Amino acid sequence: MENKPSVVMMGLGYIGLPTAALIASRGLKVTGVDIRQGVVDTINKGQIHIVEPDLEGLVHKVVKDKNLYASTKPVSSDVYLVAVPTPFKGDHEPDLSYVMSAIKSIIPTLKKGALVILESTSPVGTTKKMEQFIYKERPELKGHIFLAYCPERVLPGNILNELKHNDRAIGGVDEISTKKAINFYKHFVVGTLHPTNAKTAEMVKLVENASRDNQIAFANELSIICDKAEINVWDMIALANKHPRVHILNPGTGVGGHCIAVDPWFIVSEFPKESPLIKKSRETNNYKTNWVLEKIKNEALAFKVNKSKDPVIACMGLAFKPDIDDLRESPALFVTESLEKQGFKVLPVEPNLSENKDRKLTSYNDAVNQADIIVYLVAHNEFNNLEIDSKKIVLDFCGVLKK
Ligand code: SAJ
Repeated sequence: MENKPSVVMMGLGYIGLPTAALIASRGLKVTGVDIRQGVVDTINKGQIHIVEPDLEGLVHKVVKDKNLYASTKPVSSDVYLVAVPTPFKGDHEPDLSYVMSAIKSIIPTLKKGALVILESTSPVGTTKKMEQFIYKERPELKGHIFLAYCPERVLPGNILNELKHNDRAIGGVDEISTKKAINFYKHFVVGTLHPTNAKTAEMVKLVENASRDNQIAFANELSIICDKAEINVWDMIALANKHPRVHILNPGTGVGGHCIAVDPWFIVSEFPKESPLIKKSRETNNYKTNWVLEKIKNEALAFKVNKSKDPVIACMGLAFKPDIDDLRESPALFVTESLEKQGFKVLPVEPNLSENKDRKLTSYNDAVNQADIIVYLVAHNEFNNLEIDSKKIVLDFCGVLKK
């Protein structure tokens, strides 16, 4: 392995900060760059601005040891990593403005021999575009710097562990770039580092999340079919999964978060004719959320007709998946908000949050006692085995009752 290179990490969010801290913990000097002054100040105090197990302790240590320093501006360095967001804009078109502005800001600091690695989820061909952009501004660097794409694939809630142990696909714009990038990741990854080209690595990332989206869509479609057929979908899936080659995932309120609900669109927007299945999966998972909302509203209206009063509805869970506090793109939050906006009496419950700026939260015990209709939207551990009056209406959209 080479001597320890200096590193710039562009973007100190959910991926950039843990990665920067892990690299710094291996004794490499890392400058973490973020455009948000508040984030930079927090990190330089040894604190963090996101929720992730074990991260605060690690950041505290590497900042104290002077291996991680945060700044709003990049410095000249041996290796540059880019881990900034790639949201979509308009009709599901990828928005590369964060990636391009990160590249723009490192261009003046690049010196011959530098290695630039893009980690942000990106449409196929982005690494090539990044290369062309750099050479347009600094033609004298042509043939003297190295560029690669290496997607992250870590699961929020287990990031530090997965960063270290997961295998990675690493694709350079040429073979020497791939080799240089692999040598760099050896400093902190113990998983296998698989060489490929940039285009393939870009597609691998998109396909991983599109694959999971597709599998969840299958489960969600089954849940709608089984509802109509009056079959318990959880029992049915459990039995189907006894087949040695069948592994059906869990239906739920829909697909949330900032990855699986976004990345498949990057394939669809670039290959619209070739991707009907990928598109349909996205639509199926989005439809499931609206289907859940309609089910709850119908139940509430039936209650009103039968009892001549408005029901109180407990919305159990707001996060985008079980046992986290992250509300980004959350289907459960969408359902709760829609009910609130449409004038239903709602008790929002989120045991992983102590407060929410937009609504007053209710504890799960109070909610199940006070509500007429209890709706499970997220299968948080806290909801297992709650004692609920058998006269109350319970709607389970995420399999809490099967546990
Ligand atoms: N979900 C279901 N049923 C399931 C599994 C998940 O409805 O059986 C829902 C969840 O409730 C959630 C959504 O899908 O709303 C996504 O959750 P997730 O746990 O599947 O994935 P994320 O978004 O937290 O992380 C994904 C991971 N990708 C894959 O598993 C292929 C992770 O490895 C990626 O690094 C991450 O996206 C990313 O950053 O791209």
